[in-house]
Amino acid sequence: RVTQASVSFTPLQGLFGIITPSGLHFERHHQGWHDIDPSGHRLMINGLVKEERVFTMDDLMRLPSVSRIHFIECGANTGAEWGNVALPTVQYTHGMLSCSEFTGVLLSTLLDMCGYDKKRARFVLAEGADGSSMTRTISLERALDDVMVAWAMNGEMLRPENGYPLRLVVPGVQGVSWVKYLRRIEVGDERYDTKDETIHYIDMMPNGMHRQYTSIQECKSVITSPSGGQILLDRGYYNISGLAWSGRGRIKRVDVSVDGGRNWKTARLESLILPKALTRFNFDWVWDGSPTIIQSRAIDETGYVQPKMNQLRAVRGTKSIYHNNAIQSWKIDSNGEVSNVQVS
Ligand SMILES: Nc1nc2c(c(=O)[nH]1)N[C@H]1C(S)=C(S)[C@@H](COP(=O)(O)O)O[C@H]1N2
Ligand SMILES: [Mo]
Repeated sequence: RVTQASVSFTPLQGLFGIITPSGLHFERHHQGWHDIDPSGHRLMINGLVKEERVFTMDDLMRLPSVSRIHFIECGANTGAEWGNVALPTVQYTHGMLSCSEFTGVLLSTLLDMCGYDKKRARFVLAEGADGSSMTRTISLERALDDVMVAWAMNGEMLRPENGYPLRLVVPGVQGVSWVKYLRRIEVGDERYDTKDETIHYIDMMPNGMHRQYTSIQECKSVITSPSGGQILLDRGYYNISGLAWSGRGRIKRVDVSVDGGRNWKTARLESLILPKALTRFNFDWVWDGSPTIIQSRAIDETGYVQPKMNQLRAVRGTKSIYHNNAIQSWKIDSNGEVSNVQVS
């Protein structure tokens, strides 16, 4: 049992397609990871329900299951860009991001079995069994939509670092709500305002007020190759490749610029285009050897366009840490070196 807080990042620059191999999934632990004996693990559902229940793993795994592909992104992903820290590689700028096939039971199935109070219930609280007892409020509307209580990831049982034996999957919502080592769901009629959710993953706005309960991860994309720290060995053809995703649904289009944002052309979407999942894009490029800046810009099915950094700052100010979905710029030097820059 390791109890320190820690973080590790997915090496996006070395991956292909949309599925993150489980061993390369990023990890974020507020209080270490835990090795839980599944035979002793329980999930309790209590609060505004007709019948409070305690489920064993065997109870849960008998229920109708679903398997769905979704991305998970920490709300702090790309946070250093607010301060123009220019972390050197896409692993560190964007690597608190992974995408997997999750298998489990829909939370709506469990809430129905317990007979949640249809008149009064408005929120649920999810609680983990780790040292931080990670807790998060989720609206009932979302809980009844596509939220899953998952025991498997990419065809195998969850790994301990990803919440074995149970984690909440909250598609489109920031990683912190995906409570690992899930042990309790309480149904209530108001937000719980627990310590974790009132002081972490909140956004300082230009008027000096904190915005709380920012949950959706807005439409975003990044070029993973070529990306910071890599070197173009010669002029000539390159396949520019990257990832796009939106917490609000499917990716509609990705544009790429190879001249610092003056001109944009549509990229090819190569993978399955699934809601709230990573989408792979590719773009043909012939590098003539001159210095330039490459960027990608995603648009989701709601019509929302990924903003430039200065557009995001205009709305959000300069004091944020979380929820940065701005366009990422990679500078190509004449010697082929790729580095992280910000352009307005
Ligand atoms: N119980 C518990 N759940 C947790 C956390 C935690 O520390 N404890 N970290 C959260 C955060 S901040 C994120 S970004 C995701 C990370 O999930 P992963 O480690 O599987 O990538 O889990 C969330 N769920
Ligand atoms: Mo996170």
